[in-house]
Amino acid sequence: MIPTQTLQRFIHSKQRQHSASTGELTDLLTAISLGVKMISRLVSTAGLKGLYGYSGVTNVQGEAQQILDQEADEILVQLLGSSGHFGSLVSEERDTVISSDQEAQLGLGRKYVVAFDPLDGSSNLGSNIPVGTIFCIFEKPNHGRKASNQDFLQSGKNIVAAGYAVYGAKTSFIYSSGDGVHGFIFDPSLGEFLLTEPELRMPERGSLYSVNEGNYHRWDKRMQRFVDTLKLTDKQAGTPYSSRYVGSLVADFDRNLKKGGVFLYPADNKNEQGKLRLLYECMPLAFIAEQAGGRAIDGQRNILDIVPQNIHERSPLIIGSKYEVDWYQSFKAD
Ligand code: AHM
Ligand code: MG
Repeated sequence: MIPTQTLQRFIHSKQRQHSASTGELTDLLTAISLGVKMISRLVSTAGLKGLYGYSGVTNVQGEAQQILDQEADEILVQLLGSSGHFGSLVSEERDTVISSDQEAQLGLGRKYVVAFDPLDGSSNLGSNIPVGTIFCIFEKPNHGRKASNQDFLQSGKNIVAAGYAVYGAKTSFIYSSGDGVHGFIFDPSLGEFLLTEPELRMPERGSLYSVNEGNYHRWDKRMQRFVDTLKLTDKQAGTPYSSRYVGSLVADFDRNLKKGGVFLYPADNKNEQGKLRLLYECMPLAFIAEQAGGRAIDGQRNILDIVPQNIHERSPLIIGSKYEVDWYQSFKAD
């Protein structure tokens, strides 16, 4: 069947199913999807415009920012700002929470706050490996009050909507507003995302594992034993698994979402909290995984149960099909 349902029509149809809906979430998702189209164009033409490379700025994480990290961040901040519906934003590329101008000027309390990683996997730029955008939207605990850091320090269980885009051989957009996961592909000739994968489910079990194995000797024994087990030749256990890792979380996660398996970014003796950021990398993807029937943990706790203590907090991440995440959890800690 030829896909005919556009992302806009789909988002609006979801809004109509909720009688109490004010349209604000719809506007936010629309702004993000436009941002994703603009970032997709930016990524695909950057090489022609000489826009690869570092900007000379180091972000709050201590990582060198790429020119495209900054550009993608700017696009989302501007688009979400002009939507008039967010209270504040957290971006991987900004030290502090950004308050909406309108909220500051009018002294109004807005309903939502948005956290995002504008360009995930940007160290892969220039080598034609997919990169992406990750986001999640929370309701502000107190609508009447001005937005603050505290608004983001809530459990992932409160996420209202989350999703990601992958800029690869095609541009795709995957999101959930709490009633399943839905996948769209961008049709450049129409300028629209079209629904191609409604009600996406993650296979209960897969045969792939994704991890930066160069860090093996920095991991704890539990992680080493698990990965060693995945590589054993054991027909009954269904091993060996195949290794797949490109180093762009969105691309590695997207593949495992569709094919099943597990992605691991553990803590190690260099990065004691792992590398990935809880609020705008781990939590949105954990929300998508759970909505699709998968799981995400930090080793012990479900990612969505964790309440971040600060907006740029890092967390270990074990995410994927339920079978493999349960399997990892059955390994005893040292
Ligand atoms: P970024 O948000 O600065 O791009 O960093 C996060 C990326 C993830 O996309 C990816 O999973 C991970 O870093 C790869 O790290 P490593 O190179 O250590 O394997
Ligand atoms: Mg990232």
